[in-house]
Formats: sequence, C-alpha cells, structure tokens
Amino acid sequence: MATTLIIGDYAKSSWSLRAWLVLHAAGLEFETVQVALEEVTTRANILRYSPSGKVPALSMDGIVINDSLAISEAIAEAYPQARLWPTDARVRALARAATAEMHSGFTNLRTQMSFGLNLGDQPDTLSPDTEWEIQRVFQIWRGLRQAAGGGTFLCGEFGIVDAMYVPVVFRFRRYGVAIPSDLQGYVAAILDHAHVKQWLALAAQAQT
Ligand SMILES: N[C@@H](CCC(=O)N[C@@H](CS)C(=O)NCC(=O)O)C(=O)O
Repeated sequence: MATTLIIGDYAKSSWSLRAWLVLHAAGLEFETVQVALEEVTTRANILRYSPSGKVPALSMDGIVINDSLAISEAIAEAYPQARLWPTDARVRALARAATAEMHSGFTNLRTQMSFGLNLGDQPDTLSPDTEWEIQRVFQIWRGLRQAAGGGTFLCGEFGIVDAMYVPVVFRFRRYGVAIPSDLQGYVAAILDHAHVKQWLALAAQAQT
C-alpha cells in the first residue's frame, strides 16, 4: 500500500496539519484519506484505518503509526537528509523540548482559543493561565531563534518544531493576538510557507 496519511477536516484538525506539514517538509509523495470529524460515524470511520480512533495516522512500510509526534519522529528517522531536526545537538534538544511542550501542554490556550482557519473571532476573556501560555509561546520562539542563531524559521530551516507551532499561529491569527515585533517576521514566514498556504487553499476548496 502506498504511504497514506489519514487526516481530519482541514479547518478542524490541528494535529493532522502538523503531520501533513512534516511529510511535505521531508519531500514525501503520499496519499491522504480524509475522515470527517465530529460526526456520529467519526470514530468508526477512523477505526477503519487507525487503531487509536484518532487522526492523524500514517500507513507506511506495512504498519500504521498513530499520533503526530510519533509520525514526525518516524519520518525524521526515515528521511535524515530532510533535516527535520536541527543538526546541532544542543539546538536539537531545545527543539525537541519545545515540540514536546506543545504536544503535551498548552491546554488553556488550546481550550480557550480553539483551532480554526477563519479570522476575526473573539475568544472569551482570556484567563491568566491562557495569557501566560501565550507569553510562554513567544518565549519559546525567541529562545529557539537565539539558540539557532538565525534563519527564517525557529531553528533555521522549516522543521518538526515549526510544524508543531503552525496551528498556534493560526489560533493567534484567528483571535487577533498581537505578535511582538521581533517575532512578526517568523509568523509572516509561516503564513507564507508554500505548504501552509496549500493547506489553507485545500480548506477553502473543501468549503465551496
Ligand atoms: N496526541 C494526538 C492527538 C490526536 C487527536 O486528538 N486528533 C483529533 C483530531 S485533531 C481526533 O482524532 N479526534 C477525533 C475524535 O476524537 O473522535 C496526536 O498528536 O496525533
């Protein structure tokens, strides 16, 4: 079977977006199967492909890998030439920490500022915890960019850590969160990234 990524709706599935970006960053040719989320049949439909009942899942080399981070690691390992992690060990450790923090944390931000590709929405009054998490994201971005010492993205080239934070960029965009001036270039580069724009175009197409 061809390499196949099982994803959810473009406008709803931030975890699918992350894995999809990582596969593209590695230059992989792959097929996608899309399962509509938030329907009564969603769980049963995902289970046809993914034993966790969640998307994304990657069918590759005769196995199914569920979870965006596990998929990212598998792709980084299979395609080392894509340099999805920074080459410097210290920067790589920081990129992994930032990735893990996104993958397992930011629950207040994720709950209060739900994922969506639209603009101009008002969140409920942000809790102090959410406000703190927004500042923590900025701190992580700054720290990585300083440690990596330049480049367009967090650690130079677009990699797994950038893919992990793309949905946060969309959340900030959706709710009009002010981006500090020193990070505006990074956010602009993310929104101008070819595959980020492709995902937005696919989402727009799906809505017509
Ligand atoms: N930790 C998982 C989270 C996966 C996840 O929560 N996926 C959501 C869509 S973004 C899902 O499959 N929801 C379907 C459901 O719960 O029925 C990952 O990183 O892949």
